[in-house]
Amino acid sequence: MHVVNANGAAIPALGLGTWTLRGDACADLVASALALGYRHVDTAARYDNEADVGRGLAASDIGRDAVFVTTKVWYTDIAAGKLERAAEASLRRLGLHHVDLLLIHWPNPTIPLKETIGALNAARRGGLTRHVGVSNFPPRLLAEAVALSEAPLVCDQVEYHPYLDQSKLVAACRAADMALVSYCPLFRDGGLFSEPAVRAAAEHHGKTPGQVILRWHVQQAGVVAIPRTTRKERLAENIAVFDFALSEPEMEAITTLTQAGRRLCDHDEFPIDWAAG
Ligand code: 1BO
Repeated sequence: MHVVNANGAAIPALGLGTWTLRGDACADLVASALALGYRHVDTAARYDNEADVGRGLAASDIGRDAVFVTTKVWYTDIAAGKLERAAEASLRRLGLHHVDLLLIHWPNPTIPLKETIGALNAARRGGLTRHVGVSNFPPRLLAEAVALSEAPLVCDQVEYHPYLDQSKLVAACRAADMALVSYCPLFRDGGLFSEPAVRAAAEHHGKTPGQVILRWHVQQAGVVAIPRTTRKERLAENIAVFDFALSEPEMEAITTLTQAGRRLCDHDEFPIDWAAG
């Protein structure tokens, strides 16, 4: 498995996203993914599936140290003290002694960032996680978080796909030796799969449109993708993206689709001002 090295963390470049997966189906998909060669599983307290992900991990015969597990603390739980307790609760649900990466899931402007980043570092010092990072942090807030963190942050996990320009954030992550982890990497309604640039590359390489888009992600320095699927047959397809390479013109043709600028995720209570940088 290809890895992205980010401030001391070796993050498998293609992971399994589990947002919206629940119950036995989730546990089963996690175990199947591991059997197929996935070594990176992403969950969050907010997804309400940590126990299911934990069952999937336990059902697999892949050793704990061979799997990179990420979870996230929701914005309601990121004050000092509360964050550590939330991380401990996540570990109990996952059935793990520690995770590999613990993220602040969403910024919360009502809690000082210094306090949140301090609590995140305390969780790391306490052995709850090997590495720390953030999610859904726009460039300016990321710069503040990087400056405040005692342990280097290893990633910013954000929505990223060819319809959404994240070039500023990709550059900021590279400058800080961090990974940008793409969630919703395939967009959502499949419309992206019909784009001529995607279809042409798929035909040329004998790959599916989904594989071309995932390849576009992992071929960018420092970018990790965590596609989610509810279908077992898609698991194998999504991970088979390391045996071909897109040419520079193919990469560029897909990158220009960002002109469409379509974002899928925001949050009502604390919408993020991405335009402010
Ligand atoms: C609001 C959830 C975003 C993806 O983790």
